[in-house]
Amino acid sequence: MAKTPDPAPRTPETGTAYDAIVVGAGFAGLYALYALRRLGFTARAFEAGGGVGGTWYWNRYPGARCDIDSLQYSYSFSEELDQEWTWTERYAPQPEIMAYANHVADRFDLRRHIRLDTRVVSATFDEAEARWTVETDRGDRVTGRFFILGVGCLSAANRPPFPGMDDFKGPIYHTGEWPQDGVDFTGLRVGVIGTGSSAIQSIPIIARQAKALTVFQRTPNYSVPAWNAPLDPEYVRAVKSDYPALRAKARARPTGFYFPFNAASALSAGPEERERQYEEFWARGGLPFLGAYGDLLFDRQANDTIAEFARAKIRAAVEDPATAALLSPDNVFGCKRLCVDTGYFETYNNPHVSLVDVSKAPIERFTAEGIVVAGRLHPLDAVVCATGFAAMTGSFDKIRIVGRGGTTLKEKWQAGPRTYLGLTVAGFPNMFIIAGPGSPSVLASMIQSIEQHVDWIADCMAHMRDVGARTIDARVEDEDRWVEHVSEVAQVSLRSTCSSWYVGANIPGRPRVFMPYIGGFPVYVQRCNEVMDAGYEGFVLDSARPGNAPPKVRLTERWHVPLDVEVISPAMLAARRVPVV
Ligand code: N01
Repeated sequence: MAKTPDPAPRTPETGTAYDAIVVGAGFAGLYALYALRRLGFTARAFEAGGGVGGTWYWNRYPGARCDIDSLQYSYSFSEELDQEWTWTERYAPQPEIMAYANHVADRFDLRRHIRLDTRVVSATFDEAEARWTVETDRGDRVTGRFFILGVGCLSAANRPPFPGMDDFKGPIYHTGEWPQDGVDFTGLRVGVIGTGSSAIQSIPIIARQAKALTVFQRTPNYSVPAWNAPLDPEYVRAVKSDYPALRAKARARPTGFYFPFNAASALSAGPEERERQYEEFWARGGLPFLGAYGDLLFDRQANDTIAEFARAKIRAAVEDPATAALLSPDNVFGCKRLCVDTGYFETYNNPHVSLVDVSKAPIERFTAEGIVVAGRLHPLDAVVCATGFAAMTGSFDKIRIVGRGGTTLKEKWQAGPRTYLGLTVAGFPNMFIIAGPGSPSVLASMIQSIEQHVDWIADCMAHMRDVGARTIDARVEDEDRWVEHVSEVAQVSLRSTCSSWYVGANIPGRPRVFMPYIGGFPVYVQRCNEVMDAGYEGFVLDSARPGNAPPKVRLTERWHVPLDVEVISPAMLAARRVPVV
């Protein structure tokens, strides 16, 4: 794999005692630093990357951009920030998102709290002191009353160990660890392994540079056109004239972002009406296409109608019927994370682009010259592994996290992640996870999920200070109940039925557990609020003053939003069928 240069040497930090140690300086870590400082806490953040931005720092492959409208894929905690920052495209490209992350770090003076190029290797809870000791690969050893993980859900690269990789004479890249200076594929024969979101975004652009492009596909994916375009300044002005209203509407939606949504059943419409509806939502593009009907992810028959519509679009876009057939998924539409593209399927109409099916005959091996499938060598000069991530838990596995009684998190999560509210883990006091497994995380607009979690954590820490509590720990029974609830809600959704990274199925040997919370962002937020308002129900506080006193609401105030009954009706709630697209 391509190597990054060694960082500049620095003196290790030892012995400093902080209120909190934060892992990561992506969108989660940055906001955590801001929120904690606002409430008067000291914090140190360690970040493995050479800059802030997290996933956007690493995923700088060609074509990387967000697929939630930029005007919503951004922080909402500062109205000034909302007003002063200008997004240029409907879906911001990676460099613009990085510029935004850097702007936030400077604008709010966050860099002084961050140590870059530093990977946390261990965190151990000292029961006598009620503090976490955190060690890094640069020799730092510091302590924190609290240990906060903002490590991201999709940040531990999955690098399948194909035989013979070391023999390959050209470079091998992973989309999630892209070289900082970019890669020029001009005149090269390039192989791309994988056809998930990263591949689907990068393939059309790599195809423009490469002399020949060979895509190795194990499972075809559904993809909806982004229809990305420069943002109309008039539209931006209109949004900015009442930004808080858009933010509030987004918070009340099942995914934490706002777009037109039709809650009716796909089966209640006749074929022609349904076709019209799908065309209308297709013309809007992106993930909101799934908002065409309310039951698409609950009813297989309803789902078949949208799946067939999407397959017809592939047949219309791809000239060669055999290639179109190979690119056409036959599984549940939206079961794997839906992809959003710009000219992906059309790319296969180029004579220099070819598709190799590795679903039945997998990649056999690399040789010096290329990749062998079914005994045939595909000659290549460079390979891109768009093979995804050890999702949701992979980044936790990289840190030795030791809780009460010497139990490691890895041991505790052997059969799948166990959390209370996706925020905490019983037996790991004063440890908080931002957008962890068991929370809406990847099924909601990520930055909204992050902000809601950080606000909850910061309010909890301030409450503990108010009541003189040294530790907070989830009760095992409440954690068990939450894990059961997360799994029960998932079973109602068709999303739990296929082999996706949501269930850890993309990596052999991982336990099969639906990891994010699919019951709807505002429903989840309401639960977090209730837990807090009830004096941290489900938690044990080791408090100088008795009882779980009702807390003072500080940062979480803005998350007290009524459910949007248009899309989350009482009937849907009762049936646990909140349509998360
Ligand atoms: O990863 P993926 P990704 N041999 O896991 C294939 C977010 N994201 O990086 O499906 C051959 O989706 C694998 O095949 P299969 C988004 O949430 C967002 O693309 O397992 N192939 C699959 O085709 C997304 O869902 C954006 O059979 C192998 C591909 O590699 C998530 O990140 C952009 C293989 C991996 O697809 C992950 O996306 C990019 C093997 N041994 C990513 N192993 C936005 O637009 C794996 N594959 C915001």
